[in-house]
Amino acid sequence: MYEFRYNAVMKIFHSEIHRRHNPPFEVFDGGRRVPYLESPARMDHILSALRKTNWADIKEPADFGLDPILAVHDSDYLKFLASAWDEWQAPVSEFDFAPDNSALLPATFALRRHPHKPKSLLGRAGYYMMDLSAVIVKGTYEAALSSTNCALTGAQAIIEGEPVAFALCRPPGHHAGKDYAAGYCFINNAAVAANELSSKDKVVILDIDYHAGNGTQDIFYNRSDVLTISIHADPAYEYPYYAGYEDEIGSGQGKGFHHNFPLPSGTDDLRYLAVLERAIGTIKTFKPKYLIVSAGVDIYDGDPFGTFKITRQGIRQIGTKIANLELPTLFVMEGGYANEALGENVVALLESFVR
Ligand code: OKP
Ligand code: ZN
Repeated sequence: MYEFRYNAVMKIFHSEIHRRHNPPFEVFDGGRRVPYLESPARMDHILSALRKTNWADIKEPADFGLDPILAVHDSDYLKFLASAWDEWQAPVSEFDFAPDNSALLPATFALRRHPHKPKSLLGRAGYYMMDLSAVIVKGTYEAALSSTNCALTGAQAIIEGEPVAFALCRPPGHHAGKDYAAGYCFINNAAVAANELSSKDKVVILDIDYHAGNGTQDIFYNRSDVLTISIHADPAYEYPYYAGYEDEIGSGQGKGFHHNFPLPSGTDDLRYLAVLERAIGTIKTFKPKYLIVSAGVDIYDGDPFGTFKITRQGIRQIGTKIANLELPTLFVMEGGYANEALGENVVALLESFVR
């Protein structure tokens, strides 16, 4: 009988290329320009906490090329990500203003999908972006590719028999859909990894980031081979506002294979862990071969975005409950912005997986 066993070390995949994505600002509600919260410093805090443990085996990702990404994302959208920056720099007459071209951020968005996909850069930018927090700069595309390679290398590791792996992805991915960027996300790292794993066997994505995983929800909405679950702040009051409601359960073949658990502001450890227990019941019923955790720690009490009251001990208990599933598990980094606490929070989440 095959016995499931955790190791004394954990494979962690990280690339310094994330640094090339460093937008000078984002725009908050009301139009205020603020420093980009999803900053390279986030990774530094996580790495320094991991390096203080005796179990972090940190490695460079392999390069999987574009094919696994194109199996999830629209090719015109990827072409847009690849060339947007150069087009934004080109001194063409399309821009009838003296642009602050330090960051590509359109101010007009496609309100729901219309049939016309314009050829102009700003037309495409507004078509492919959902909000003012997926800011494109020179290194965004390269960084997004390397982030996805971290997730794919992690998926490869668990296919090869690792009980757990951690993809230290930046930029994050769970808000990115097949053909749109949103909320700091450009390529949906967890979705691309899940799609690869799904060629082997059934997969669950459990998204514990504070924000609803709208991109992941959209990508797998019609599929029954990848069960998607998201526990998050109720979109009735929180970003991303338009997805993450309880009655969104999948459609067609995928009906019954998506679950949202929207929670009120002020959610504490006790309430969260009770809901997680229900999500875990759903996972057990599905009997997956692989588990991917979209790991955002912006559920933490001290997070500048969050309204939840999850303590570090609560985060540790979340990790323990997930570890008790004894499934080959790939953690994919999503959000978490309380930089001073971020590293220790990630360590708390992962700790139960090393024994
Ligand atoms: C990304 B992740 C609303 C601004 C919303 C986007 C937040 C993206 C969070 N005041 N900005 O899920 O951590
Ligand atoms: Zn988040």
